[in-house]
Amino acid sequence: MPGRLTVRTAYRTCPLCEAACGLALTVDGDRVTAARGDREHVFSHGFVCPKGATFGQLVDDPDRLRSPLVNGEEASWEDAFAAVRAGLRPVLETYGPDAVALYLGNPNAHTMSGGLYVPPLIRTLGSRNVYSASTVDQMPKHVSCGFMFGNPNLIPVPDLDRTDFLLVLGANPWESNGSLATAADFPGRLKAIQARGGRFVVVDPRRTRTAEHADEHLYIRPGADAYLLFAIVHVLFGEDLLDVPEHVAGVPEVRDLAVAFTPDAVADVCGIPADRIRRLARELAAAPTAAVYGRIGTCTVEFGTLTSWLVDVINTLTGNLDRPGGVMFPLAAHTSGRPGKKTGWTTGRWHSRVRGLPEVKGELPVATLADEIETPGDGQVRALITVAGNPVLSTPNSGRLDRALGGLDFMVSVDPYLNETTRHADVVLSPADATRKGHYDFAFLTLSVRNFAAYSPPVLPRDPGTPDECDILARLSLILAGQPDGDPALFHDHLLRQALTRLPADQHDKITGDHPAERLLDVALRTGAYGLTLRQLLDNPHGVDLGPLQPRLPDLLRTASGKVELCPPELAAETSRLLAALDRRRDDLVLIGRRHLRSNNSWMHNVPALIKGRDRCTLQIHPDDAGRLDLADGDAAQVTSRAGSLIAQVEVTARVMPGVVSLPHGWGHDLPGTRLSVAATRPGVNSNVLTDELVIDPLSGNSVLNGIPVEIKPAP
Ligand SMILES: Nc1nc2c(c(=O)[nH]1)N[C@H]1C(S)=C(S)[C@@H](COP(=O)(O)OP(=O)(O)OC[C@H]3O[C@@H](n4cnc5c(=O)[nH]c(N)nc54)[C@H](O)[C@@H]3O)O[C@H]1N2
Ligand SMILES: Nc1nc2c(c(=O)[nH]1)N[C@H]1C(S)=C(S)[C@@H](COP(=O)(O)OP(=O)(O)OC[C@H]3O[C@@H](n4cnc5c(=O)[nH]c(N)nc54)[C@H](O)[C@@H]3O)O[C@H]1N2
Ligand code: SF4
Ligand SMILES: [Mo]
Repeated sequence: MPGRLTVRTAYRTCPLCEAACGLALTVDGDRVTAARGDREHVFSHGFVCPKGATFGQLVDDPDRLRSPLVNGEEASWEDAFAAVRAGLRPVLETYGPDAVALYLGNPNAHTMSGGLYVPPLIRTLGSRNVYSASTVDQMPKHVSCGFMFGNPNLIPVPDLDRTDFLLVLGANPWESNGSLATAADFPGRLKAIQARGGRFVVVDPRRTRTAEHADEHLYIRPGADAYLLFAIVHVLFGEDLLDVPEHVAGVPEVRDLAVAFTPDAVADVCGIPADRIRRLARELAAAPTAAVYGRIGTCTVEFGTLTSWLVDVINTLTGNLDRPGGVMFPLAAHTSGRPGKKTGWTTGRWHSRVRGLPEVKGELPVATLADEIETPGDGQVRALITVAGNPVLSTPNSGRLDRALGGLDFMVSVDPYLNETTRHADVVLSPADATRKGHYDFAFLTLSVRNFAAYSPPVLPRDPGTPDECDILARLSLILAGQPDGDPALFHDHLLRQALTRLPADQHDKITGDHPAERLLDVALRTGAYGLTLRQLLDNPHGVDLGPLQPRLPDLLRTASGKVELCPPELAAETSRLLAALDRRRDDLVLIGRRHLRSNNSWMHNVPALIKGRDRCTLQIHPDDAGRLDLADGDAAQVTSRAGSLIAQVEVTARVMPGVVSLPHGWGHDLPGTRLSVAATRPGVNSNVLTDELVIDPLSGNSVLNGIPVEIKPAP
């Protein structure tokens, strides 16, 4: 009975969302036949969601590419890399590095290659045209934290397990499982707040599942959170509800800025009564501990950076910054935690060629990628590398970007699917599946609501003839560096030697690991705050608990003053713009997005278990608006914005507030030339045909994906 003897359990961190749950995988021979929550996991304690449970089906998906493609045909790895060389080198040699753009998608935050091999890829390319999913996501939070704390990666997270009062704006963790706050079983942690006598309040234009479970749900007009938060700040000052900690500069300046934002002045724009705003301020101040937590709905809006900043202004003014139960700074095992230079932080080290948009964290806004491809002249983008991204479905005015990609001289994608974006690629380099690569969460362990560390080695042996994603990125880097025939092993060694400069020489021969990524991780752990080793993580397959978050101020601040800068000049200037916009005419109908537990952005609709059931890509509309527009449930509606137009199926529901319609993103799987046979049976429509690439949050360059003015009528 050889088959039965090979059945075993392997433990592995789920790479599908930020929650970082531990999975217990049933492995039968070379297949994962089941995925359950790992009950002994130190952080997730057995929690799993429907996406994590499909881990094996995702790996087995017949449409997942098992070999590279050159011009749509399966090819050998050598031929594929030769084609990349033939496509990229002439562009680089004729036009220079800026002619080659790089787009980095979300799963780079979920792979070790993304953490370890993408930064050197960016450096080797040396192009100003680096883009990522960050500018359709969380860039505003990086910018506000960069200005306040001196480092855009110092993002405080709500101390969910100890807080007494949580105010959630623009997040739906019941379905998303959280973001910029790694918290396996986020719903369970919210229920625990209530169980210990605390409360949580949700501010959202839609009655989400999170809102349903909340102690209170306040509907807000899309894009109005900055007004609401400023009015709360106004009340905190006006009623002397402050509890400002040490090491904070700029408090009087913030008071002056808040003067104009009285609850009465903003109540209409927000759609929230002035009295309720006042009470919210008092509740935040009176709670023994409180945390304000904002996510997508506070970032992907016109005043995204301002809103993200105000979240932490309130956390600071109420004494909740850096204290248990408030918002705190995690300390990950691969980071040293030692104080760095107090140099401050800035944006705009260069600007985009066509629209003059400032660089932020080494990137330009993806909302301007199409401009850079389409507009002739010096520095025009002629070639594109995408790694783990599907911008044709995930970025604004994607109809335009889709057309622009068709005009490139050359495109190469590192991606396991032939999808709406990669169908434009001359070469698709398909990485090994998740069973054949190790996993450590470089990104999300720095955002975890409790400090812990976990490493999962590959579940199945690598295929020696197939490069894994680290090798693929190493080979790409070598091609970009003009050494197309270079051995990737030399590149791996080069990275290791660089990393080892941080470790005392007498420890160099202690480094272990079967793979270059493992050795780099071992170095990072050994130089890290807890002095852990790879061996220790391998010996603890359910993770190592490193305890609740600890106060870390003022040591970790990197501002020039060494203080929390509560009133950065950039945000003070932005406040004038917010005030001026108070009198702006409000649009009758605006579009917002929506996430569903069984989706993951654009790329998991090819898993049958995740798309079964009724259609999810519907246009939700309030009964009052539906009546006015002569639309009934199930009707087809024509939705038109400045950027584009589409026909969506109507779902009449009082879950959205009047004047607001909601359509999820990541759908629209009916484009020709893809290989997504399951997704194509329930294609849905691409909401980003409607979002406008010309409207951005100016400080971060982040796209505005919520609050899009639309016109709606029955489809002809
Ligand atoms: N309207 C609207 N648009 C949005 C949003 C919204 O709320 N509303 N949300 C935005 C957000 S938050 C995000 S993060 C972006 C996401 O934007 P993107 O990152 O551009 O899109 P994804 O759908 O995440 O596509 C991920 C791609 O990575 C591939 N992939 C999966 N696993 C791997 C892997 O291990 N290695 C490699 N190399 N590739 C892999 C998939 O096949 C897919 O092509 O979308 C944004 N777009
Ligand atoms: N199931 C599932 N989980 C996911 C993903 C997924 O696609 N599906 N994507 C992952 C990714 S990449 C990310 S970044 C996270 C995102 O995690 P979340 O931010 O929790 O995700 P959303 O569900 O988009 O929540 C945004 C909420 O903001 C509301 N909103 C829209 N506009 C406004 C506004 O102006 N003000 C306020 N207050 N609210 C507004 C929306 O109605 C929505 O409920 O989720 C991650 N997890
Ligand atoms: S919540 Fe996220 S990490 Fe946990 S099982 Fe689901 S997809 Fe995976
Ligand atoms: Mo995201």
